[in-house]
Amino acid sequence: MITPSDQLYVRNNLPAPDASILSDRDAWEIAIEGVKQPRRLTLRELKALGLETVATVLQCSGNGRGFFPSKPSGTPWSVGAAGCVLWSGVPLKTVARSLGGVADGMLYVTGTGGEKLPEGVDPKSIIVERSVPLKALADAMLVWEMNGAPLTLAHGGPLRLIVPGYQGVNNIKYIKRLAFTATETDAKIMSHGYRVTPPGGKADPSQPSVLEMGVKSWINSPHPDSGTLAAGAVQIHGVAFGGVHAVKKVEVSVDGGRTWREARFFGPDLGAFAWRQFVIDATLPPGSHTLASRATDAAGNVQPELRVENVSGYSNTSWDDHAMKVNVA
Ligand SMILES: Nc1nc2c(c(=O)[nH]1)N[C@H]1C(S)=C(S)[C@@H](COP(=O)(O)O)O[C@H]1N2
Ligand SMILES: [Mo]
Repeated sequence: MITPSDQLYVRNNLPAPDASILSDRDAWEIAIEGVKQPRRLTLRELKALGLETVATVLQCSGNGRGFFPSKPSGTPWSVGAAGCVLWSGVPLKTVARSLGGVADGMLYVTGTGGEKLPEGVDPKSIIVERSVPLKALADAMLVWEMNGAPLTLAHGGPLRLIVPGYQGVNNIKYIKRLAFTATETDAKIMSHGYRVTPPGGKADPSQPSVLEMGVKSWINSPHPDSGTLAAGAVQIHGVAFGGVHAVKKVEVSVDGGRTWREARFFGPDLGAFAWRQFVIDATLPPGSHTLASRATDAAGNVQPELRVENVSGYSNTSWDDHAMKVNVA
């Protein structure tokens, strides 16, 4: 249900800051801009403003990249670049309210990572700075705890932005600046990075950005890596999530997607942004069987059969790519 911190994938676009930033966590400062009373706040001050916990799926947009036949550059993840995590901190809207509210005309929430940038390069070309639409303010959090423990450096301690339902890159680690802005940042990671670029094309700001996650599921067991299965009864289980919408339903196929049966959810429901575990019982006769799962979210979006081809291998939610052939004897 919850991914232990030491098993959650780690993804860095730049070398992480020095571990010394954790030596006095409460002294960490974040600049809040684009509010009526902009100022710097320490983590100590944030802790006095509010406290909530949210469970979210943190997933790199490159999760599922390994299924692209075009072999995009980047880690060829199958399903490992995702986890479901409990985050504790203060809602961003509480922070904004305490500073007089969002300034007029602001349309984005822009977060900046606290990495030290090397000298001699244009900061805009490497800085980890991302903008999400202002509507994300409804659920966004500034968090200092993960799964009940202080946030580790690897996962963005001492302070991280969490944008529930949005792809991994928007969840800025070691955040040092949070600005409500009228336009998207012109940092390269926003303007040209993380764009869904058609095959053969070059990234440009007109292409869709990697923002909200799409509805997705996969089967965790049985798995072909565990070898040949014994014929008979089996519990087929996995995880499903809806991105910004709760997941509502999962169907499972044991014949490669020709016929489907509805699975049932089990385990706790930790809210719209968490994944749900699903299970279905099946009887598998000897032979080879292709197992697939297909989720539907509360808005009626159905996990698609096919991936959307793109240069960098982002946002793969294809149920067909995630289907697995198991051998039964
Ligand atoms: N400051 C900062 N934040 C960042 C990144 C980064 O390189 N620097 N990487 C992003 C990407 S691409 C992903 S997928 C997630 C990974 O979070 P994790 O390392 O805690 O799993 O963090 C995001 N936030
Ligand atoms: Mo990512």
